[in-house]
Amino acid sequence: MRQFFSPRQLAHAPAQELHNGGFTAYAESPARAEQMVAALAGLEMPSDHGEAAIRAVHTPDYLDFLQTAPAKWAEAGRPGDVIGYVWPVVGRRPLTLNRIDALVGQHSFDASTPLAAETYEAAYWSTQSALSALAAVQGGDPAAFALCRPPGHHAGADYLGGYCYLNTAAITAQAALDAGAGRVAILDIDYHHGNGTQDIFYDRGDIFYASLHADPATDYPFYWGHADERGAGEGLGANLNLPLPQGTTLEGFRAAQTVALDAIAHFAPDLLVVSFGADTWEGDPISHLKLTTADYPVLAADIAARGWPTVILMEGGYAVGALGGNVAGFLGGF
Ligand code: Q9C
Ligand code: ZN
Repeated sequence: MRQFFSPRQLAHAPAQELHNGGFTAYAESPARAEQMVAALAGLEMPSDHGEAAIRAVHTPDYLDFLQTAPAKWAEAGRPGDVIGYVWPVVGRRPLTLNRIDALVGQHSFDASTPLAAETYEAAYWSTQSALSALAAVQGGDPAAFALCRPPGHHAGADYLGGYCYLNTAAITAQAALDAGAGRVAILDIDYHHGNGTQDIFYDRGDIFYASLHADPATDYPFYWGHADERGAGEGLGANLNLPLPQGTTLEGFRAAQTVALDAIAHFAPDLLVVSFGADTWEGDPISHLKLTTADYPVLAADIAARGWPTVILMEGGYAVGALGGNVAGFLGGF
């Protein structure tokens, strides 16, 4: 299967994040991508598909924020990368504010996702890798992979978070619809719920979002991913959350994935986008599921057996030494 990655995705390298009450080394490091690159043969450079597909998902204010906030931060005399410390409670009225700290609060939901001067460029090329994988599938390939980094599924239309800035899965799904697909399904098998993807399509009936993830009662991102979130309006029934208890092994994960795949089959998509995270692995440093390296080909083969044209996008996975093997295993099984 064709696989896409640009070295320009490496420039984003925040030093630290706020984690459980203290600053720690940034988990979503360039070393993750370098380790995957070393394990995958035949990676191709993405083509530049431009900004239109990004603008179809994210708001102009937010894209302006991503590109201008680092300079505003430096002008305010702040050290390091842009990071928030004050957030509006959900539902506050719209306000036009200029102070950098107010803007960060309006466009983020956590303090673990620093924004650096190099971030937009890296996130832009992450989306171009995704769009290049989509183009390969539109050209007739049964499946393609994009080594997206930074990842995307926590980013909403106008907010960053969870190491994500531009929502690669949402951008890919929307681009497919805009190119003529009638119905697109997204299967999210990262450890964490993809709150951004869910938010972006929550009231849409033409995109089905199904996610397996650690129960938000115990795990980040807490405020999304519960089983009773089923979509709204025309999207009612097109959002499926399958929260899993910490410690879940292949048996429970595979059964839940079959529930998701059956629901997607009922929806009858023209295209499947997979948000694939390897942070479900038993040794992941920030996660608590118990998949083994040998489990990834099994899960991938179950997805491939459905026969939908499929774009696979990389999301999380933080056990740097094992990442390449787990991703290669998943792609091999597919
Ligand atoms: N104390 C992705 O896998 N930090 N993002 C959690 C827990 C954020 C993960 C902190 C985890 C985000 C794409
Ligand atoms: Zn994750």
